[in-house]
Amino acid sequence: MSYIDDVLAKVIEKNPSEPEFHQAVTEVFESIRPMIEANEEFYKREAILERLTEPDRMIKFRVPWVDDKGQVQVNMGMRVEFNNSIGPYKGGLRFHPSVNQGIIKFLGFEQIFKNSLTGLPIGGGKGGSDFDPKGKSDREVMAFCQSFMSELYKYIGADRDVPAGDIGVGGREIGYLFGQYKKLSGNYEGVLTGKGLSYGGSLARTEATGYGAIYIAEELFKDHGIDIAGKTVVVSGAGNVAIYAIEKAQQLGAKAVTCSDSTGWVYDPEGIDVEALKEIKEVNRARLTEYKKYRPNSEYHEGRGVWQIKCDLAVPCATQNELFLEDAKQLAANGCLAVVEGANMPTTIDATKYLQENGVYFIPGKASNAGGVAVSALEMSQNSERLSWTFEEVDSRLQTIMVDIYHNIDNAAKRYDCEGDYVAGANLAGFEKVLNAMLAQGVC
Ligand code: NDP
Ligand code: 2IT
Repeated sequence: MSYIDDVLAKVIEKNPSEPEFHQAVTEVFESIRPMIEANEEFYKREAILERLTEPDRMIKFRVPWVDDKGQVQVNMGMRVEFNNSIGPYKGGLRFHPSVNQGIIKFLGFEQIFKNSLTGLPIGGGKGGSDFDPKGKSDREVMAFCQSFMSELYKYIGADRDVPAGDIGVGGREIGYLFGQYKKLSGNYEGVLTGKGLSYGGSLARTEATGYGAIYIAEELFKDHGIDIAGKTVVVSGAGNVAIYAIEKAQQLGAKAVTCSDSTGWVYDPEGIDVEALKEIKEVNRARLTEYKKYRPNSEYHEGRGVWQIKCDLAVPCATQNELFLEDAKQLAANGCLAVVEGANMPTTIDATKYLQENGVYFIPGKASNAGGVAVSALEMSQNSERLSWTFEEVDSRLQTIMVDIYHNIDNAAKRYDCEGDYVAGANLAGFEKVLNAMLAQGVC
């Protein structure tokens, strides 16, 4: 058995019941196979793949808190500090009832390569809880966040590990987490990103992931002689990433016609009303059923279904494994030109392969959603120099970073004789930098 297949088999055996982690490792290993096999004995002796797939550490803890009725509730909290070869651990916190160790490990593993692709000095980490913020009062969310941070604060720091938001963690949660960190540590430091603007947050961080996904889509199209203006865009999700992907697509003259949440989806043939969506989701924290009140001519459907709508560009922005082989077939049959992932690993491996083999350009999340963590790193820079940059400055750096990521992954694919395979390009380019840093720093 080759070294790479041997390690993959061991990863699956040693980490049972973690299918998302297996999926992420399998995809990366397939991509870096030519590089590893060209110098197999060396990498094997260095145990590079074992060191890459075993996190530096995993912290798991109990999160007890008291709900509004006086009942004590208990959730699980965790942080995976995966790899800090190129910088302090950096990655979001996810609060969602589906969170488990395999999901946090897949996200932390992906984050290593994504953060490398940004070109900024950040390592890979991720954390979260099975706590569900939905339907909780602000006081309950605060109680949970304070208890979560009472344990997490021991392991994080501005130069050590810098968490941020992800599903279920936005500005409100980051504020409560920051307050508790400050209280316990006594330090006012850039220990979290996605902070409010009055206490160290960066302009354009809220918009960064969605905007970044559309900036890279624009560059992909430009490189292939296509103008994004006038194109129809189908988006899933209705959270932070989806909202700002829709907003940027509309600003560039494209028409985003769908969004979705965990109960249903909206089709608005005239283009999604972003201000209505923000009011429903960011202000009222309500369901998408409300959308029809703002736009009577739109359609609301229960369940899932956005990928059946004819489009030029599809941007999945909800969660992992939400775009399946059947959806890929439908998109390709409808003439979709590109799938650009806003979420982390939203497309299954067989769906990805189908799209690539059927002429649909495909950019993986670790490249296309890297705008969020990139601006988080810019927030860290601003915190370090105790200054804040203008929206235009941050946005312009974000655009440059996304354009650079596109050309970096495109060039890596060309160097390894798989031109147009942006999955391979992203994994190879992301891995190369981490590998160099790991080798330079010795066995540690
Ligand atoms: P939000 O919590 O703001 O929004 C998530 C959206 O996806 C909601 O509309 C949610 O619906 C919907 N959704 C549908 N099905 C599911 C499901 N099974 N599990 C969770 N959500 C579901 O999260 P974000 O927009 O921040 O994150 C979306 C994706 O983008 C995730 O994959 C995340 O890892 C990734 N990402 C986020 C970044 C960021 O900066 N925020 C950066 C890079 C990637 P409902 O409200 O009904 O649950
Ligand atoms: O998946 C991701 O890149 C994020 N949730 C953002 C991480 C960050 O540190 O901003």
